[in-house]
Amino acid sequence: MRRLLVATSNPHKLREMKQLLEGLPYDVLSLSDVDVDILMPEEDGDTFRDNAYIKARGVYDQIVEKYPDMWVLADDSGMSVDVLGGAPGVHSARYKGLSTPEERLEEVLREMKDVQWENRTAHFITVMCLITDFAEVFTEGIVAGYITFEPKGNSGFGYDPIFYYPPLDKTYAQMSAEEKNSISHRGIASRKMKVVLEKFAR
Ligand code: ITT
Repeated sequence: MRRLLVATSNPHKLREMKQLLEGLPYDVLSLSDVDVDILMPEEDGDTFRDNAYIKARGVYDQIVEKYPDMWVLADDSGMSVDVLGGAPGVHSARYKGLSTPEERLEEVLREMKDVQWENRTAHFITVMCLITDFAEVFTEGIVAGYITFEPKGNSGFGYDPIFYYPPLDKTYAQMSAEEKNSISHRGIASRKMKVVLEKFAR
């Protein structure tokens, strides 16, 4: 079976991606499964697409000599709040230089404390990039919602407790892993990528 390396240093993302890729005829590996000291490249692109490519290509180039048959999949994602001009956006993982996810989501809530519900619109986006020896493939998933006034729910990670998804009347953090995967930005991008991976496996 072909080996597919999921290039992420975020264990929560890795868990979601592994669940989402289940059932594919690939041996899905993480960075700790390969015998190469991989350095995650600096994400200095201006867009999610640029950063997904930087990660996938950067990791592929580091492993290709030792593992010429291995393919690499990376995900760049984040949350964009309309009233904050699209922030945290591509800076979601290091918003305002704050070191913990709790501090980052509290900062978003603080900046929005006077914003009324109807103006609290936001979206989550994932761009995935697959690098193989013969192709570069991108897929995208976008989900619209609202930023709550306070954190709600304990599952998930990152900004999940403040991202409210109207169709289920829940924040991402109030959903089970299966429920979040079934509707999330990462779920949408993964299902599109699965179609490609299934074709490429033939
Ligand atoms: P890798 O680059 O190693 O994959 P990362 O955490 O740095 O890990 P990103 O650069 O894509 O990943 O940053 C995404 C950040 O956006 C992440 O750290 C979270 O704060 C947030 N984020 C992304 N997807 C999320 C989700 O499904 N739920 C909540 N927050 C999410």
